[in-house]
Amino acid sequence: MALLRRRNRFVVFGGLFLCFWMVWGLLQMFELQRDSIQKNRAADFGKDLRASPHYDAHYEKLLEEDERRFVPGLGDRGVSVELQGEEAREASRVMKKEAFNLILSQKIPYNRTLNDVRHSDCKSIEYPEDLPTVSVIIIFTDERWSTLIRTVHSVLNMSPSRYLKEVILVDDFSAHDELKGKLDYYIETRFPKIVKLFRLPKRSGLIRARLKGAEEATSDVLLFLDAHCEVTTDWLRPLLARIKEDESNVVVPIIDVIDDKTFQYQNNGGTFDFEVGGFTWNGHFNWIDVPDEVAKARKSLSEPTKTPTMAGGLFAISRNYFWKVGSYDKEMDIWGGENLEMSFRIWQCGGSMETIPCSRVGHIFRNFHPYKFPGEKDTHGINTARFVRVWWDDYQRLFFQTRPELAKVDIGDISERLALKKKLKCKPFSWYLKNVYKKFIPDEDVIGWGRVRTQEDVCLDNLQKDEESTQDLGLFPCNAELSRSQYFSMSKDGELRREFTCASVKSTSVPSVVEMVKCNGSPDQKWNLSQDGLLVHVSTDLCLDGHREADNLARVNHCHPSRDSQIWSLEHVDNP
Ligand code: LR7
Ligand code: MN
Repeated sequence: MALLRRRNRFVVFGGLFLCFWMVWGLLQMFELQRDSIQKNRAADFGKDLRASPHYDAHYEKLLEEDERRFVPGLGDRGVSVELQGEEAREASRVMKKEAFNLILSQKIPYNRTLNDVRHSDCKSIEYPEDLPTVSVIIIFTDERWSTLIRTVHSVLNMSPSRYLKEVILVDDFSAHDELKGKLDYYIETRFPKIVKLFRLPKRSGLIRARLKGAEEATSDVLLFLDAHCEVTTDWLRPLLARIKEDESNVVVPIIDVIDDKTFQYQNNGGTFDFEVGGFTWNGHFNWIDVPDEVAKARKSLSEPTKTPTMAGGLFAISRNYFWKVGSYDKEMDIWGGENLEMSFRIWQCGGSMETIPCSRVGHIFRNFHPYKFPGEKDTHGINTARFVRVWWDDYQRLFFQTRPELAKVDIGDISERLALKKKLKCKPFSWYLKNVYKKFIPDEDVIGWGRVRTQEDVCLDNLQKDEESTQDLGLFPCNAELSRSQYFSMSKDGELRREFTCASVKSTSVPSVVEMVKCNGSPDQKWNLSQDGLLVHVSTDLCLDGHREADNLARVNHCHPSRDSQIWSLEHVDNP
């Protein structure tokens, strides 16, 4: 009994000792890491600012007012915060103007913590000590103080000082008062040396703002961020390591959503699967699944994964390579298109673009732009037309077919960009479509394309529905010209489809609506166009019927070759 007790005591003490020792060890490690990271914090932090030659009571008072709003610990670990009562009502009013929850943002401390959201495999990857240095470039126009400053704090807090040489802020001619003297003062007193602020003398747009940042940068790598981001554990090294391996790797972190209303850091619902960047034929960026063959070849979801395009706001690129490969098209104005331009250029001119899943950065996605567009021009459309004309060769037809208005607009001179393409001996777009992104080409290698018309002059029509989710296939009187909503293709695999979605029949009851679902090659997405014009759904043997009812939906029905509503013709038929 006594022996047992003594042994117990020994085990308890021994265990306790072991525990203490391990905890101490961990703390030491943590401290070390903290130490190397926190050196970035301004030397003046914690010191009496009044002794500083920069001290200014007016600005200190404003800064104190900001800090008085903070609720310590609020939003820590990226949890969702719901405001209550009158404050919640005010917040939703303000949100209509700011496009995010400014009231909540002002209550969340600049240094809030976030969870380590990486795939566990990331934690055992070893990176070289000797990584390139980096200039983080944050551009802004009329962004809000709290989100901008939180972005800066986050970068400084989470980046090892041996790699982070400078944070470059470029103000694209903001009008907000809080971004004027107060911002200069804050930087001067809190982050002297490491944070540098440049101001553009007139509104120049995000493309030229980034160019300014790149010109001022002095490090090996340029890393661009939007002004409403927060970075997470060890975000920097995976990006730098990949550029060190090959300077023509342009790398993008996983971009997580920081909820615009609750500031929750949404780590993709806890799944580690991620999407990469694609594009639509009408010139927009979109998210697409990693192609099957790429996904299958991956050993872990932590591996760098090639991406056909990037969203544009968050990426790292060797400074040398940035200039070598043509920086940006400086004629692009304000917002939009530069991300796809750079993506095609990088790939076609010999570089590559990857998503680096071990690097994760949060971004506040806003539903509208809280800043002005001078002249209210469609800068996205014009910028897109510029790069389409430069990089898409013959495929620009697919863009202009559905954006005819942009074929007539003055998009400025593109000769410099064409000369660049020649100088760098860039590959044609057909190469990109074969080797980088095997995207469906609606009018190439298909049975037919264009308007799909019945004998009653009714056409298949997507009724301008959002195609991100499953929708019923529609019908409408055929338009005089081919428009985007009536553009369908019949692929050689028997798909009756649009760019991403395929006609499919789920139910065998008759008549049954036809759904447009993401193309997946399954048997319920196969159709056969018979000699006499019947569109037969192969797995059910039912026929597509264009008889228009009040709901404007297409249906399948028993086949009646004598019904005009079941006899279809394709506008363009490719001869085999
Ligand atoms: O005239 C301007 N001058 C600027 O300095 C217009 C904008 N800006 C600044 C702005 O303050 C912000 O910091 O540029 C940055 C980007 O503007 P946002 O945040 O309004 O753009 P966005 O997040 O809606 O749009 C995405 O696409 C843009 C296309 O031009 C840019 O490439 C953005 O950087 C890009 N953002 C991202 O990729 C984040 C992930 C979003 C997705 C998908
Ligand atoms: Mn943004």
